[in-house]
Amino acid sequence: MFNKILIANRGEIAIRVMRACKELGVKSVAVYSDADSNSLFAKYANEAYNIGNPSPSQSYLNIEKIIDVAEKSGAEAIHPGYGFLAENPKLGFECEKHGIKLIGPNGSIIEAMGSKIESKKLMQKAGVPVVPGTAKGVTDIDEAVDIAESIGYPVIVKASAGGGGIGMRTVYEEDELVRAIESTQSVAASAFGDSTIYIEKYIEEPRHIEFQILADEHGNTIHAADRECSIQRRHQKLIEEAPSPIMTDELREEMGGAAVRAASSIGYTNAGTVEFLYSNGEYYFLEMNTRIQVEHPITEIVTGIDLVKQQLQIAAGEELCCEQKDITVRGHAIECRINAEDPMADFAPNPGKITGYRSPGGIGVRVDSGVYMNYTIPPFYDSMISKLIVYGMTREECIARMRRALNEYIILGVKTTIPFHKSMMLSESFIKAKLHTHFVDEYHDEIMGHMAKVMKADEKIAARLKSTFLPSPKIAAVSAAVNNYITNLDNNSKKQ
Ligand code: MV4
Repeated sequence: MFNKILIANRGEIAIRVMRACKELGVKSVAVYSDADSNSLFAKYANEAYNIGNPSPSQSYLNIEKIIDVAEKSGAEAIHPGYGFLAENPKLGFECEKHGIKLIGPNGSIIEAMGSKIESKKLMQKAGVPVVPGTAKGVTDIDEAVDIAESIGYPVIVKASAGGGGIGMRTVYEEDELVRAIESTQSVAASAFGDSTIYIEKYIEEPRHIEFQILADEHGNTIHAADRECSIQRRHQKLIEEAPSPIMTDELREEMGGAAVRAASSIGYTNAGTVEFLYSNGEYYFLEMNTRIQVEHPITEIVTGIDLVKQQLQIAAGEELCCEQKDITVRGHAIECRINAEDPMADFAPNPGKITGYRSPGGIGVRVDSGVYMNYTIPPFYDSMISKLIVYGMTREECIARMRRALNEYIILGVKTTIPFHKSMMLSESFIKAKLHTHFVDEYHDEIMGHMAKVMKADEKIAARLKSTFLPSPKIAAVSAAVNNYITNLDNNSKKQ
């Protein structure tokens, strides 16, 4: 195992990685921008180095500075977390040059999976089902018309360098095709510096189901089951669950087998995710993510595997913890992403000072976060402040527990997505697991209806709690718990 590693990230994921380090006896090195000198992750690390300006391009995306700190501090490996440099092949190549181990697959695999055309080609070759359409760049308009015709409308025009929803347009009839191609090309050229596009069948209202992959450097590749991530808005996931409510042992074996083929056929190593679109019993490879993902904890909970620890052990040359036959799925887990956003104002970011904070606890509750009481969320980075992850023996128990945990969660001073999640946990369609990637739009009115009521109740609680957070943080923590408990009792007795 390594003696010391550098974490090239911030916030909750930096802490998540450092926690694995601590359990493995590995020293951790943090890098932090000027905006993060008061952040928890910078204090949690064994060593922390300032890398300058809050602007990501000058700090968290600055490969040269990060490699420099790794060398200065004597870190043998770099963990990139998610976002920032996590899927940047350049970091992989630079690490190789400097004799530093990147905790992830090698640079050329990251590069290949970054190209959607290239990855689709490779998956097709490995016998993984892909969406009907071309696995080649299209430039000629007449050819595009022919391709779309043969696929059958609706089709979707995608940028090869795209991902995460940027650079794609759905087309319902031939008249719209030329304009969609031109606009996708120009978006792709300016966003990615690569205007290559391709065309495939548009799958309407699919589910997003993904498989967690683990692969060591001795040729062993396994999947650690599935996650359903259909609850998203503008390509930002909001709620994830494991397993997918539609998953059966047979389907898991089949899709998981395809995911393992996807990874092993390209010599993939470390943790990764194979994303599928699922619709009407059919599933199609969508993308492969070459990083640890935000939602990895739900998989950890239902499989019992510490995925980040596995990442470190794989990178250090150790063999996988388990064989495929050892992996079982126990119970159900749900993650709600708690963002500093106003769900009533189209999820507008709402950074600022947290003036009151108490996280939930008790059986089956895990909170991964990088914030604390009186912390000021800087405006420069993404707005996720915490992940609330809950376990239950069944999906039903899991939802009830999430509702309970959300009610215990107190964050004052900034608006958060907690009311949205409370509303979702009340949604009949969510409870019935009628999930698809357009769920939040389709049930917008129902969710907003719940949210108005939820916000009203929350306002009353907040008004009562505000004063308790002022005098002493110690007293505040206790009285917040008591206040919240009493308020919930009040609400419950009113209902009966
Ligand atoms: C699709 C699709 C339907 N049909 N491709 C969105 C993110 C990008 N990486 C791929 N995406 C989609 N590709 C075909 N052929 C629908 C989506 C899509 C989506 C996929 C996963 C999760 C959320 C989504 C939300 C809207 C659209």
